[in-house]
Amino acid sequence: MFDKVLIANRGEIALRIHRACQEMGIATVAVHSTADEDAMHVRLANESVCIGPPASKDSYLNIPSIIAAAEITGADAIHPGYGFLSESDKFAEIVAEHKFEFIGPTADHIRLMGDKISAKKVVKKLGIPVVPGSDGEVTGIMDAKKIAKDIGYPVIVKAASGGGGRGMKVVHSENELDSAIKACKKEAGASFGDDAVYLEKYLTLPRHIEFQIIADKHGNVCHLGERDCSLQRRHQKVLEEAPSPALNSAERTRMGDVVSKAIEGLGYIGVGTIEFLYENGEFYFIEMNTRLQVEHPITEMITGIDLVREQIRVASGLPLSFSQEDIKFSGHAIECRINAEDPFTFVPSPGKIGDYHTPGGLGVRVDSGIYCGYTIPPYYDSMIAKLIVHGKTRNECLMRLRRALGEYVIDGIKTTIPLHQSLIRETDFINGAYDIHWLENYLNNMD
Ligand code: MV4
Repeated sequence: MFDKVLIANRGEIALRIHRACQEMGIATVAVHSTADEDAMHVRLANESVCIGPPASKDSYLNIPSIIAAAEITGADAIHPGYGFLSESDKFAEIVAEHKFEFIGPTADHIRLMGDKISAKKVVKKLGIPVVPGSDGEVTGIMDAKKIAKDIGYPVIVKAASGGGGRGMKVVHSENELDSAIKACKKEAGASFGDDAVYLEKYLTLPRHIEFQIIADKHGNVCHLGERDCSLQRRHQKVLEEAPSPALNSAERTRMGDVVSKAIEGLGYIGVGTIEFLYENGEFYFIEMNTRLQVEHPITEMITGIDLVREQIRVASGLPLSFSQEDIKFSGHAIECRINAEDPFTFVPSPGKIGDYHTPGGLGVRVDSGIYCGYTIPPYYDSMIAKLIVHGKTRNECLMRLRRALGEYVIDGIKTTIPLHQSLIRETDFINGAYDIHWLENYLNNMD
């Protein structure tokens, strides 16, 4: 096992990783920008190193500074968290070249999944159902027209190097296809330096359901069930729940087994998420994320498994501490992402926190690095806390969430707490009757 882990991230996830290390008897090194000197993870870490000025490109994305910090502190491993360098195959490669363990999959697996065309090809071969579409890159307009006609309109043009909602165009009829492909290629070339695009049938009212997997270096793979992440605005998730209200346990077991088998075939190591669109009882793979995700705590709450501890264990070469049969799904969990933003316009609201009081009690968890008197810097993502609630049933979870949101006091800045308070009182949400477009429609029709 590692003696010392460098945490190449900030905010709540840096603290989350620190806590897992602390419980495992592993010393931590925090790295931080000049804007994060007062951050909680910097205070709690055993050591800290300032790696640059506020702009992410000069600090949290500055590979030479992070490697230098690992060298001078004698860290054994580097945990990238989520965002920043977590899905950079180049970073994973450089970390390995410098003889540090990257707490994540290999650079090759990150690269494979980063290209959405190669990801789709490989998982399809391994038995995961994918959205019908072009088998690979779309090159000529004649080919594109034939494929689109075969699968039927509407279709969606996606950039191979896109993902997370960037570089996509929906096409409703053949006369729009040529210009959509051209525009998508141009945009992709400019944003990602890769203009390859592919075509898919556009699913109009799907849910976004993702499966959590973890694999060790001894060939063991487990799935930890699914999360429903359909409630999002402009590709930013707002609230997630596990299990999905749309699935029964037979469907979960069947899909979980399909996913585990594919991950085993891939030879993948570490934690990962397989994203699906789910419509009319069918699953369609869209992307795989090769990192720990923001919403991992809801999976932890329903399985009782510490995902970050297991992630560190498998990176160090230890086997998973459980098998698939040991995993018992228990109850229901919901995560509310709390952002320093106006709750209805989503305009960022950084600044100094006045009074601060977190909810507590049975089944309530708050993952956050903020505190009374802390100033939220304006340079980074606006998510400042995650409120995670667990209950024996979805209904108990909802009642507890209402109570916990009511207790939460964050003075001095605007937060998205009021949005969550209205959202969880909506009939459609209470009934679990929502798809990926529900929240945007709700927000557009509020006044
Ligand atoms: C789609 C789709 C409908 N049909 N693909 C958006 C993010 C990226 N991960 C894939 N996305 C979508 N792909 C097909 N074939 C609709 C979306 C989509 C979406 C997906 C998940 C969660 C929220 C979304 C919001 C808008 C569009």
